[in-house]
Amino acid sequence: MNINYSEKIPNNVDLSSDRRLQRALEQWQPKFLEWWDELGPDKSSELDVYLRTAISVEKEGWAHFDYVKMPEYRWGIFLTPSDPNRTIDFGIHKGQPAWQEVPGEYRSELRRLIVTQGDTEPASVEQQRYLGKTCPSLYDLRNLFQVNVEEGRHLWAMVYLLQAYFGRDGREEAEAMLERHSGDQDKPRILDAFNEETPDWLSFFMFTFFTDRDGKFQLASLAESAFDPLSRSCRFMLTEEAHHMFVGESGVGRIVQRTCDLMNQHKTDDVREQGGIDLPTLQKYLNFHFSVSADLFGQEISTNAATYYNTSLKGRMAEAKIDDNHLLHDTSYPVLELSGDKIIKTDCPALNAVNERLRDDYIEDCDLGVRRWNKIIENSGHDFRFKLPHRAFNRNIGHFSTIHADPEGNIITQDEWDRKHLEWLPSQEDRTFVQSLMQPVTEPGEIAGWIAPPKGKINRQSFEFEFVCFN
Ligand code: BYC
Ligand code: FE
Ligand code: FE
Repeated sequence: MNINYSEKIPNNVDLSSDRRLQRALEQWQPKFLEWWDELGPDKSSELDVYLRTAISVEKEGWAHFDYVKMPEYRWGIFLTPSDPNRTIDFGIHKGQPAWQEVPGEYRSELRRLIVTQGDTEPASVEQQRYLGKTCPSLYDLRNLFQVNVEEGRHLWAMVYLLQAYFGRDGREEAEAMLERHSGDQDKPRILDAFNEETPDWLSFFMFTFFTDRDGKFQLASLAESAFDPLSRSCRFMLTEEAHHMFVGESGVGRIVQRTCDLMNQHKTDDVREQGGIDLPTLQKYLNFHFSVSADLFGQEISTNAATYYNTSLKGRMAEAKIDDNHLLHDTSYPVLELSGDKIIKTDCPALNAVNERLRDDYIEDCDLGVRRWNKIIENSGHDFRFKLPHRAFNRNIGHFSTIHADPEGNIITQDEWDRKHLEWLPSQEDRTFVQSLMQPVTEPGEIAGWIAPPKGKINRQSFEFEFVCFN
Protein backbone atom coordinates (compact mmCIF):
# COMPACT_ATOMS: atom_id res chain seq x y z
CA MET A 1 0.00 0.00 0.00
CA ASN A 2 2.66 2.53 -0.93
CA ILE A 3 1.83 6.07 -1.72
CA ASN A 4 2.52 7.25 -5.22
CA TYR A 5 4.66 10.37 -4.84
CA SER A 6 5.52 10.69 -8.51
CA GLU A 7 2.17 12.30 -9.21
CA LYS A 8 1.24 15.92 -8.74
CA ILE A 9 -1.13 14.87 -5.95
CA PRO A 10 0.35 12.00 -3.93
CA ASN A 11 -2.28 9.33 -3.39
CA ASN A 12 -3.05 5.70 -2.83
CA VAL A 13 -6.43 5.79 -4.57
CA ASP A 14 -5.17 5.26 -8.12
CA LEU A 15 -6.09 8.80 -9.00
CA SER A 16 -4.54 8.63 -12.47
CA SER A 17 -7.19 6.12 -13.56
CA ASP A 18 -9.93 8.73 -13.13
CA ARG A 19 -8.97 11.65 -15.31
CA ARG A 20 -12.03 13.72 -14.54
CA LEU A 21 -11.49 13.53 -10.81
CA GLN A 22 -7.76 14.06 -11.18
CA ARG A 23 -8.41 17.23 -13.17
CA ALA A 24 -10.95 18.51 -10.64
CA LEU A 25 -8.48 18.01 -7.80
CA GLU A 26 -5.64 19.53 -9.80
CA GLN A 27 -7.80 22.59 -10.29
CA TRP A 28 -8.48 22.81 -6.58
CA GLN A 29 -4.80 22.37 -5.64
CA PRO A 30 -3.60 25.90 -6.57
CA LYS A 31 -6.56 27.39 -4.69
CA PHE A 32 -5.54 25.42 -1.63
CA LEU A 33 -1.96 26.69 -1.96
CA GLU A 34 -3.19 30.24 -2.35
CA TRP A 35 -5.27 29.82 0.80
CA TRP A 36 -2.25 28.35 2.65
CA ASP A 37 -0.14 31.29 1.55
CA GLU A 38 -2.73 33.82 2.63
CA LEU A 39 -4.16 32.27 5.82
CA GLY A 40 -1.77 29.47 6.76
CA PRO A 41 1.24 29.96 9.08
CA ASP A 42 2.35 33.57 8.80
CA LYS A 43 5.72 34.32 7.17
CA SER A 44 6.68 30.68 7.08
CA SER A 45 7.15 29.90 3.40
CA GLU A 46 10.96 30.16 3.42
CA LEU A 47 11.57 28.15 6.60
CA ASP A 48 13.05 24.67 6.47
CA VAL A 49 11.00 22.57 8.86
CA TYR A 50 11.84 19.07 10.07
CA LEU A 51 8.56 17.35 9.21
CA ARG A 52 7.31 13.82 8.92
CA THR A 53 5.58 12.70 5.77
CA ALA A 54 3.62 9.49 5.35
CA ILE A 55 5.29 7.12 2.91
CA SER A 56 2.79 4.33 3.29
CA VAL A 57 -0.55 3.85 4.97
CA GLU A 58 0.60 0.80 6.89
CA LYS A 59 1.34 1.29 10.58
CA GLU A 60 5.12 1.16 10.13
CA GLY A 61 4.99 3.50 7.18
CA TRP A 62 4.86 6.70 9.08
CA ALA A 63 8.50 7.33 9.23
CA HIS A 64 9.96 9.71 6.73
CA PHE A 65 11.48 12.80 8.40
CA ASP A 66 13.25 15.57 6.55
CA TYR A 67 13.53 19.31 6.15
CA VAL A 68 10.70 20.67 4.03
CA LYS A 69 9.55 24.14 3.07
CA MET A 70 5.89 23.98 4.00
CA PRO A 71 4.43 25.16 0.68
CA GLU A 72 6.29 22.18 -0.83
CA TYR A 73 4.78 19.69 1.63
CA ARG A 74 3.25 16.78 -0.27
CA TRP A 75 -0.40 17.06 0.73
CA GLY A 76 -2.24 14.11 -0.68
CA ILE A 77 -4.99 11.54 -0.45
CA PHE A 78 -4.36 8.58 1.79
CA LEU A 79 -6.92 6.01 2.85
CA THR A 80 -6.26 2.96 4.98
CA PRO A 81 -6.20 -0.27 2.94
CA SER A 82 -9.63 -1.48 1.91
CA ASP A 83 -11.14 -4.61 3.32
CA PRO A 84 -13.26 -6.10 0.53
CA ASN A 85 -15.25 -8.11 3.07
CA ARG A 86 -16.10 -5.24 5.38
CA THR A 87 -19.71 -5.26 6.55
CA ILE A 88 -21.72 -2.58 8.32
CA ASP A 89 -21.69 -2.85 12.11
CA PHE A 90 -24.75 -0.85 13.18
CA GLY A 91 -28.07 0.70 12.22
CA ILE A 92 -30.70 -0.61 9.84
CA HIS A 93 -28.07 -1.67 7.29
CA LYS A 94 -26.19 -3.76 9.83
CA GLY A 95 -24.69 -6.91 8.32
CA GLN A 96 -24.82 -5.63 4.73
CA PRO A 97 -21.63 -4.99 2.75
CA ALA A 98 -20.12 -1.53 3.27
CA TRP A 99 -21.00 0.97 0.53
CA GLN A 100 -18.45 1.94 -2.08
CA GLU A 101 -20.78 4.61 -3.48
CA VAL A 102 -23.12 7.10 -1.83
CA PRO A 103 -26.73 5.87 -1.75
CA GLY A 104 -28.96 8.55 -3.28
CA GLU A 105 -31.29 8.69 -0.28
CA TYR A 106 -28.42 9.58 2.11
CA ARG A 107 -26.57 11.97 -0.12
CA SER A 108 -27.40 15.20 1.66
CA GLU A 109 -26.80 13.83 5.18
CA LEU A 110 -23.45 12.37 4.22
CA ARG A 111 -22.43 15.52 2.43
CA ARG A 112 -23.31 17.54 5.49
CA LEU A 113 -21.24 15.35 7.79
CA ILE A 114 -18.23 15.50 5.48
CA VAL A 115 -18.53 19.25 5.02
CA THR A 116 -18.76 19.84 8.79
CA GLN A 117 -15.75 17.64 9.41
CA GLY A 118 -13.76 19.20 6.56
CA ASP A 119 -14.54 22.76 7.64
CA THR A 120 -12.83 22.35 11.01
CA GLU A 121 -9.48 21.42 9.48
CA PRO A 122 -8.54 24.64 7.66
CA ALA A 123 -10.28 26.56 10.45
CA SER A 124 -7.72 25.36 12.98
CA VAL A 125 -4.86 26.34 10.68
CA GLU A 126 -6.35 29.83 10.41
CA GLN A 127 -6.74 30.03 14.18
CA GLN A 128 -3.10 29.12 14.72
CA ARG A 129 -1.73 31.35 12.01
CA TYR A 130 0.25 33.81 14.13
CA LEU A 131 1.62 31.47 16.79
CA GLY A 132 4.91 31.04 14.95
CA LYS A 133 5.80 34.61 15.90
CA THR A 134 5.92 33.75 19.59
CA CYS A 135 7.18 30.15 19.73
CA PRO A 136 8.74 29.08 23.06
CA SER A 137 11.33 26.92 21.27
CA LEU A 138 12.21 25.49 17.85
CA TYR A 139 10.94 22.13 19.03
CA ASP A 140 7.51 23.63 19.69
CA LEU A 141 7.55 25.62 16.47
CA ARG A 142 8.16 22.43 14.55
CA ASN A 143 5.31 20.67 16.34
CA LEU A 144 2.96 23.55 15.53
CA PHE A 145 3.86 23.34 11.86
CA GLN A 146 3.52 19.55 11.86
CA VAL A 147 0.01 19.90 13.23
CA ASN A 148 -0.78 22.62 10.67
CA VAL A 149 0.32 20.64 7.62
CA GLU A 150 -1.58 17.60 8.84
CA GLU A 151 -4.77 19.60 9.39
CA GLY A 152 -4.23 20.84 5.84
CA ARG A 153 -4.07 17.23 4.74
CA HIS A 154 -7.26 16.43 6.61
CA LEU A 155 -8.93 19.06 4.49
CA TRP A 156 -7.60 17.24 1.41
CA ALA A 157 -9.08 14.01 2.74
CA MET A 158 -12.59 15.50 2.94
CA VAL A 159 -12.25 17.44 -0.32
CA TYR A 160 -11.30 14.22 -2.08
CA LEU A 161 -14.52 12.57 -0.84
CA LEU A 162 -16.61 15.55 -1.91
CA GLN A 163 -15.09 15.73 -5.37
CA ALA A 164 -15.01 11.98 -5.97
CA TYR A 165 -18.51 11.12 -4.75
CA PHE A 166 -20.72 14.20 -4.76
CA GLY A 167 -20.43 15.56 -8.29
CA ARG A 168 -21.10 19.21 -8.85
CA ASP A 169 -22.36 19.83 -5.31
CA GLY A 170 -19.15 18.32 -4.01
CA ARG A 171 -17.02 20.61 -6.15
CA GLU A 172 -18.93 23.62 -4.87
CA GLU A 173 -18.52 22.51 -1.28
CA ALA A 174 -14.78 22.07 -1.89
CA GLU A 175 -14.55 25.69 -3.02
CA ALA A 176 -16.58 26.88 -0.04
CA MET A 177 -14.09 25.27 2.33
CA LEU A 178 -11.62 27.94 1.31
CA GLU A 179 -14.17 30.76 1.38
CA ARG A 180 -15.42 30.46 4.96
CA HIS A 181 -12.84 31.68 7.44
CA SER A 182 -12.36 31.39 11.17
CA GLY A 183 -13.92 34.39 12.90
CA ASP A 184 -15.15 35.95 9.64
CA GLN A 185 -18.20 38.19 10.23
CA ASP A 186 -19.93 37.23 6.99
CA LYS A 187 -18.66 33.72 6.32
CA PRO A 188 -17.55 32.13 9.56
CA ARG A 189 -16.54 28.52 10.06
CA ILE A 190 -19.46 26.18 10.77
CA LEU A 191 -18.84 25.18 14.41
CA ASP A 192 -18.38 27.81 17.10
CA ALA A 193 -15.14 26.53 18.63
CA PHE A 194 -13.46 27.12 15.31
CA ASN A 195 -14.29 30.81 15.30
CA GLU A 196 -12.55 31.44 18.61
CA GLU A 197 -9.07 32.92 18.63
CA THR A 198 -5.97 30.94 19.52
CA PRO A 199 -3.85 33.95 20.47
CA ASP A 200 -1.15 32.38 22.64
CA TRP A 201 0.62 29.06 23.17
CA LEU A 202 -1.26 28.17 26.32
CA SER A 203 -4.44 28.39 24.26
CA PHE A 204 -2.79 26.34 21.52
CA PHE A 205 -1.85 23.52 23.87
CA MET A 206 -5.31 23.55 25.48
CA PHE A 207 -6.87 23.56 22.01
CA THR A 208 -4.85 20.57 20.83
CA PHE A 209 -5.70 18.76 24.06
CA PHE A 210 -9.44 19.51 24.17
CA THR A 211 -10.52 20.43 20.66
CA ASP A 212 -8.35 18.05 18.66
CA ARG A 213 -9.67 15.40 21.03
CA ASP A 214 -13.17 16.13 19.74
CA GLY A 215 -11.58 15.33 16.37
CA LYS A 216 -10.47 11.97 17.70
CA PHE A 217 -13.98 11.07 18.87
CA GLN A 218 -15.82 12.41 15.82
CA LEU A 219 -13.40 10.70 13.45
CA ALA A 220 -13.75 7.45 15.37
CA SER A 221 -17.55 7.67 14.96
CA LEU A 222 -17.25 8.47 11.27
CA ALA A 223 -14.75 5.62 10.87
CA GLU A 224 -17.73 3.35 11.64
CA SER A 225 -19.67 4.73 8.70
CA ALA A 226 -21.20 2.38 6.17
CA PHE A 227 -19.77 4.64 3.47
CA ASP A 228 -16.44 2.88 3.15
CA PRO A 229 -14.33 5.67 1.58
CA LEU A 230 -15.31 7.94 4.51
CA SER A 231 -14.48 5.21 6.99
CA ARG A 232 -11.06 4.56 5.44
CA SER A 233 -10.24 8.28 5.23
CA CYS A 234 -11.06 8.77 8.90
CA ARG A 235 -9.05 5.75 9.95
CA PHE A 236 -5.93 7.19 8.42
CA MET A 237 -6.65 10.65 9.84
CA LEU A 238 -6.84 9.11 13.30
CA THR A 239 -3.22 7.97 13.02
CA GLU A 240 -2.24 11.62 12.53
CA GLU A 241 -4.54 12.85 15.28
CA ALA A 242 -2.62 10.99 17.98
CA HIS A 243 0.31 13.36 17.52
CA HIS A 244 -1.92 16.44 17.89
CA MET A 245 -3.16 15.29 21.24
CA PHE A 246 0.35 14.43 22.31
CA VAL A 247 1.33 18.03 21.53
CA GLY A 248 -1.51 19.29 23.70
CA GLU A 249 -1.08 16.98 26.64
CA SER A 250 2.71 17.25 26.80
CA GLY A 251 2.57 21.01 26.15
CA VAL A 252 0.26 21.67 29.10
CA GLY A 253 2.18 19.13 31.17
CA ARG A 254 5.44 20.99 30.55
CA ILE A 255 3.84 24.29 31.58
CA VAL A 256 2.56 22.65 34.78
CA GLN A 257 6.04 21.27 35.43
CA ARG A 258 7.66 24.66 34.98
CA THR A 259 5.08 26.34 37.22
CA CYS A 260 5.67 23.78 39.97
CA ASP A 261 9.45 24.16 39.64
CA LEU A 262 9.10 27.93 40.04
CA MET A 263 6.76 27.47 43.01
CA ASN A 264 9.35 25.29 44.72
CA GLN A 265 12.30 27.45 43.81
CA HIS A 266 10.71 30.68 45.03
CA LYS A 267 8.50 29.25 47.77
CA THR A 268 5.37 30.92 46.42
CA ASP A 269 2.15 29.94 44.67
CA ASP A 270 2.00 33.14 42.71
CA VAL A 271 4.67 32.66 40.10
CA ARG A 272 3.62 35.45 37.79
CA GLU A 273 6.46 37.65 39.01
CA GLN A 274 8.85 34.84 38.19
CA GLY A 275 7.50 34.64 34.66
CA GLY A 276 5.44 31.49 35.16
CA ILE A 277 1.74 30.84 34.69
CA ASP A 278 0.11 30.19 38.07
CA LEU A 279 -2.00 27.05 38.48
CA PRO A 280 -5.35 28.90 38.97
CA THR A 281 -4.83 30.65 35.64
CA LEU A 282 -4.16 27.30 33.97
CA GLN A 283 -7.42 26.02 35.49
CA LYS A 284 -9.31 28.95 33.95
CA TYR A 285 -7.94 28.19 30.48
CA LEU A 286 -8.83 24.54 31.01
CA ASN A 287 -12.41 25.54 31.93
CA PHE A 288 -12.72 27.62 28.80
CA HIS A 289 -11.37 25.10 26.32
CA PHE A 290 -13.21 22.17 27.85
CA SER A 291 -16.59 23.91 27.79
CA VAL A 292 -16.20 25.24 24.26
CA SER A 293 -15.13 21.79 23.06
CA ALA A 294 -18.00 20.07 24.89
CA ASP A 295 -20.35 22.07 22.65
CA LEU A 296 -18.88 20.36 19.61
CA PHE A 297 -20.79 17.17 20.40
CA GLY A 298 -24.12 18.86 19.60
CA GLN A 299 -27.38 18.63 21.48
CA GLU A 300 -27.87 15.97 24.13
CA ILE A 301 -31.07 14.83 22.46
CA SER A 302 -30.67 15.00 18.72
CA THR A 303 -32.83 13.73 15.92
CA ASN A 304 -29.96 14.39 13.50
CA ALA A 305 -27.75 12.04 15.46
CA ALA A 306 -30.55 9.46 15.64
CA THR A 307 -30.95 9.58 11.87
CA TYR A 308 -27.22 9.30 11.27
CA TYR A 309 -27.05 6.28 13.54
CA ASN A 310 -30.20 4.58 12.38
CA THR A 311 -29.20 4.86 8.72
CA SER A 312 -25.65 3.59 9.42
CA LEU A 313 -23.95 6.87 8.48
CA LYS A 314 -22.24 7.67 11.79
CA GLY A 315 -21.76 5.17 14.59
CA ARG A 316 -20.64 5.20 18.19
CA MET A 317 -17.01 5.07 19.20
CA ALA A 318 -15.59 1.54 18.77
CA GLU A 319 -18.96 0.12 17.72
CA ALA A 320 -17.66 -3.46 17.37
CA LYS A 321 -16.52 -3.49 21.00
CA ILE A 322 -19.95 -2.57 22.36
CA ASP A 323 -22.01 -5.53 23.49
CA ASP A 324 -25.57 -4.82 22.31
CA ASN A 325 -27.64 -5.24 19.16
CA HIS A 326 -26.24 -2.05 17.52
CA LEU A 327 -29.70 -0.83 16.59
CA LEU A 328 -30.62 1.16 19.69
CA HIS A 329 -34.33 0.61 19.13
CA ASP A 330 -36.20 0.32 22.47
CA THR A 331 -33.13 0.96 24.62
CA SER A 332 -32.39 3.91 26.83
CA TYR A 333 -29.38 5.93 27.84
CA PRO A 334 -29.00 8.18 30.90
CA VAL A 335 -28.78 11.90 30.07
CA LEU A 336 -28.48 14.92 32.35
CA GLU A 337 -31.34 17.35 31.88
CA LEU A 338 -32.76 20.47 33.39
CA SER A 339 -35.75 20.13 35.64
CA GLY A 340 -36.74 23.52 36.96
CA ASP A 341 -33.64 24.79 38.69
CA LYS A 342 -32.09 21.37 39.10
CA ILE A 343 -30.02 19.10 36.93
CA ILE A 344 -31.34 15.56 36.95
CA LYS A 345 -30.50 12.29 35.25
CA THR A 346 -33.21 10.94 32.94
CA ASP A 347 -33.36 7.81 30.84
CA CYS A 348 -33.79 8.85 27.21
CA PRO A 349 -34.20 6.82 24.03
CA ALA A 350 -30.66 5.70 23.26
CA LEU A 351 -31.00 6.46 19.57
CA ASN A 352 -31.57 10.13 20.31
CA ALA A 353 -28.77 10.24 22.87
CA VAL A 354 -25.90 9.23 20.61
CA ASN A 355 -24.29 12.67 20.81
CA GLU A 356 -24.41 12.60 24.61
CA ARG A 357 -22.94 9.15 24.76
CA LEU A 358 -19.99 10.31 22.66
CA ARG A 359 -19.61 13.35 24.91
CA ASP A 360 -19.49 10.99 27.91
CA ASP A 361 -16.69 9.01 26.24
CA TYR A 362 -14.90 12.26 25.51
CA ILE A 363 -15.17 13.59 29.07
CA GLU A 364 -13.78 10.35 30.43
CA ASP A 365 -10.81 10.59 28.08
CA CYS A 366 -10.19 14.25 29.01
CA ASP A 367 -10.24 13.27 32.65
CA LEU A 368 -7.41 10.77 32.16
CA GLY A 369 -5.21 13.55 30.81
CA VAL A 370 -6.14 15.86 33.68
CA ARG A 371 -5.11 13.17 36.12
CA ARG A 372 -1.71 12.93 34.49
CA TRP A 373 -1.28 16.69 34.87
CA ASN A 374 -2.28 16.36 38.52
CA LYS A 375 0.37 13.70 38.99
CA ILE A 376 2.98 16.29 38.00
CA ILE A 377 1.67 18.66 40.68
CA GLU A 378 1.54 15.89 43.23
CA ASN A 379 5.08 14.76 42.47
CA SER A 380 6.22 18.33 42.96
CA GLY A 381 4.73 18.32 46.44
CA HIS A 382 1.73 20.62 45.98
CA ASP A 383 -1.92 20.18 46.94
CA PHE A 384 -3.55 22.01 44.05
CA ARG A 385 -5.50 19.75 41.65
CA PHE A 386 -7.06 20.53 38.28
CA LYS A 387 -10.65 19.53 37.75
CA LEU A 388 -12.81 19.38 34.66
CA PRO A 389 -15.75 21.73 35.10
CA HIS A 390 -19.25 20.25 35.14
CA ARG A 391 -20.68 19.78 31.67
CA ALA A 392 -23.36 22.38 32.37
CA PHE A 393 -20.73 25.08 32.82
CA ASN A 394 -20.42 27.77 30.13
CA ARG A 395 -22.34 25.95 27.44
CA ASN A 396 -23.75 27.41 24.23
CA ILE A 397 -25.30 24.28 22.73
CA GLY A 398 -27.86 21.94 24.26
CA HIS A 399 -29.97 21.98 27.45
CA PHE A 400 -27.51 23.97 29.49
CA SER A 401 -27.16 26.82 27.02
CA THR A 402 -30.25 28.41 28.56
CA ILE A 403 -28.90 28.58 32.12
CA HIS A 404 -25.75 29.51 33.99
CA ALA A 405 -23.92 27.00 36.11
CA ASP A 406 -20.78 27.18 38.20
CA PRO A 407 -17.93 24.71 37.57
CA GLU A 408 -19.45 22.37 40.18
CA GLY A 409 -22.71 22.22 38.22
CA ASN A 410 -24.83 24.35 40.55
CA ILE A 411 -27.31 26.47 38.66
CA ILE A 412 -26.76 30.14 39.42
CA THR A 413 -28.48 33.39 38.52
CA GLN A 414 -27.42 35.78 35.80
CA ASP A 415 -26.37 38.12 38.56
CA GLU A 416 -24.08 35.58 40.19
CA TRP A 417 -22.65 34.65 36.81
CA ASP A 418 -21.89 38.29 36.04
CA ARG A 419 -20.15 38.70 39.37
CA LYS A 420 -18.22 35.44 39.38
CA HIS A 421 -17.50 34.19 35.89
CA LEU A 422 -14.08 35.83 35.76
CA GLU A 423 -13.03 33.66 38.69
CA TRP A 424 -13.67 30.70 36.42
CA LEU A 425 -12.79 31.87 32.93
CA PRO A 426 -9.74 33.83 31.76
CA SER A 427 -10.24 37.57 32.24
CA GLN A 428 -8.79 40.19 29.93
CA GLU A 429 -6.11 40.70 32.55
CA ASP A 430 -5.22 37.00 32.57
CA ARG A 431 -5.05 36.97 28.79
CA THR A 432 -2.88 40.08 28.73
CA PHE A 433 -0.55 38.51 31.27
CA VAL A 434 -0.23 35.26 29.32
CA GLN A 435 0.30 37.26 26.15
CA SER A 436 3.10 39.21 27.85
CA LEU A 437 5.04 35.95 28.30
CA MET A 438 4.87 35.13 24.62
CA GLN A 439 8.33 36.21 23.54
CA PRO A 440 9.84 34.17 20.72
CA VAL A 441 12.77 31.86 21.43
CA THR A 442 14.38 30.64 18.22
CA GLU A 443 17.90 29.54 19.21
CA PRO A 444 18.36 25.74 19.07
CA GLY A 445 18.32 24.26 22.57
CA GLU A 446 16.85 27.35 24.24
CA ILE A 447 13.39 27.66 25.75
CA ALA A 448 11.03 30.28 27.13
CA GLY A 449 10.83 30.68 30.90
CA TRP A 450 7.18 29.66 31.33
CA ILE A 451 7.50 26.10 30.04
CA ALA A 452 9.81 23.16 30.77
CA PRO A 453 11.76 21.48 27.96
CA PRO A 454 10.32 18.23 26.59
CA LYS A 455 11.57 14.88 27.79
CA GLY A 456 11.08 12.98 24.56
CA LYS A 457 12.71 13.24 21.14
CA ILE A 458 11.44 13.62 17.62
CA ASN A 459 12.73 10.82 15.42
CA ARG A 460 15.71 10.39 17.77
CA GLN A 461 16.55 14.09 17.58
CA SER A 462 16.91 15.65 20.99
CA PHE A 463 15.67 19.06 22.08
CA GLU A 464 18.90 20.79 20.97
CA PHE A 465 18.33 19.84 17.35
CA GLU A 466 17.67 22.65 14.87
CA PHE A 467 14.07 21.67 14.12
CA VAL A 468 13.42 24.79 12.07
CA CYS A 469 16.07 26.62 10.06
CA PHE A 470 15.68 30.33 9.44
CA ASN A 471 17.96 30.76 6.42
N1 BYC B 1 -21.73 24.90 16.75
O1 BYC B 1 -28.97 17.87 16.40
P1 BYC B 1 -27.76 18.61 16.78
C1 BYC B 1 -11.78 18.22 14.37
C2 BYC B 1 -26.27 22.81 15.29
S1 BYC B 1 -13.14 18.43 15.40
C3 BYC B 1 -22.67 25.37 15.89
O2 BYC B 1 -27.16 18.25 18.06
P2 BYC B 1 -25.89 17.23 15.21
C4 BYC B 1 -10.64 19.11 14.56
C5 BYC B 1 -26.42 21.67 14.34
O3 BYC B 1 -25.66 21.88 13.15
C6 BYC B 1 -14.37 17.27 14.79
N2 BYC B 1 -23.80 24.72 15.59
O4 BYC B 1 -26.68 18.48 15.62
C7 BYC B 1 -10.26 19.53 15.83
C8 BYC B 1 -27.89 21.64 14.10
O5 BYC B 1 -28.25 22.61 13.13
P3 BYC B 1 -29.65 22.52 12.34
C9 BYC B 1 -15.32 17.87 13.79
C10 BYC B 1 -24.03 23.52 16.16
O6 BYC B 1 -25.79 17.36 13.75
C11 BYC B 1 -9.20 20.40 15.99
C12 BYC B 1 -28.47 22.07 15.41
O7 BYC B 1 -27.43 22.77 16.09
N3 BYC B 1 -16.16 16.86 13.21
O8 BYC B 1 -11.80 17.38 13.53
O9 BYC B 1 -26.38 15.98 15.79
C13 BYC B 1 -8.49 20.83 14.90
C14 BYC B 1 -29.01 20.89 16.15
O10 BYC B 1 -27.95 20.17 16.80
C15 BYC B 1 -23.12 22.97 17.06
C16 BYC B 1 -17.50 16.78 13.38
O11 BYC B 1 -18.12 17.60 14.00
C17 BYC B 1 -21.92 23.70 17.35
N4 BYC B 1 -20.98 23.25 18.22
O12 BYC B 1 -24.48 17.43 15.95
C18 BYC B 1 -8.86 20.42 13.62
C19 BYC B 1 -18.19 15.58 12.76
N5 BYC B 1 -23.61 21.79 17.50
O13 BYC B 1 -29.77 21.13 11.83
C20 BYC B 1 -9.91 19.56 13.45
C21 BYC B 1 -19.31 15.93 11.85
C22 BYC B 1 -24.80 21.62 16.90
O14 BYC B 1 -30.70 22.84 13.34
N6 BYC B 1 -20.39 16.66 12.49
N7 BYC B 1 -25.07 22.66 16.09
O15 BYC B 1 -29.47 23.55 11.27
C23 BYC B 1 -21.38 16.09 13.23
O16 BYC B 1 -21.38 14.90 13.42
C24 BYC B 1 -22.49 16.96 13.75
O17 BYC B 1 -22.65 17.99 12.83
C25 BYC B 1 -22.25 17.57 15.14
C26 BYC B 1 -23.53 18.31 15.58
C27 BYC B 1 -21.90 16.47 16.12
C28 BYC B 1 -21.15 18.62 15.15
FE1 FE C 1 -7.77 17.18 11.77
FE1 FE D 1 -5.98 17.44 14.76
